[in-house]
Amino acid sequence: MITAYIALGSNLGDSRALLGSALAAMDRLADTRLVDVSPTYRSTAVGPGKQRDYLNLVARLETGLDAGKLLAQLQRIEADHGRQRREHWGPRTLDLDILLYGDATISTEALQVPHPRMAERNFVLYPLTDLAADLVLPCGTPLQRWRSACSDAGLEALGDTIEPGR
Ligand code: ROI
Repeated sequence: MITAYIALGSNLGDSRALLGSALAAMDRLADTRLVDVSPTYRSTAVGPGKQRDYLNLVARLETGLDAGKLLAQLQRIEADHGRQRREHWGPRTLDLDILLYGDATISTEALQVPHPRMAERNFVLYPLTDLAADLVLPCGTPLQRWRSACSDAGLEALGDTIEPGR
């Protein structure tokens, strides 16, 4: 089994319910178990125009799926939750990104792991550090170093954890 970290975000619809439902859907994937869920953060949207704040969190999975299959399943869960790929960086009901897949470095057209923009995204680094404070990235950098270099501007810890819902 491989430990994978998934970033979840939503700024359209009932974000709390969508995120809870997505957590449950990931736990139901074949050969996959939801092991841990970070605290919830509210974050200012990165993207064009005026958008609602996001809710963001990170989940830890144990999975026997290979990275390509995991990606395909996460895209199916996004689609099941009303995600439509329209405007670049526009608002979204549900966004699921593979941040880390074990120690793997993956660079294909479909998938880049570690996620190429995670070092600059506080809404990823803060919840990931909550789950895995001692994590070392595949490049050898301790996660804490990225997190210390990343401002928390626009980020608020809400102090709760969303439970997997239906
Ligand atoms: N902005 C925030 N704050 N949180 C996200 O999860 C998020 N996801 C995205 C883009 C559009 C880059 N902006 C985001 O995909």
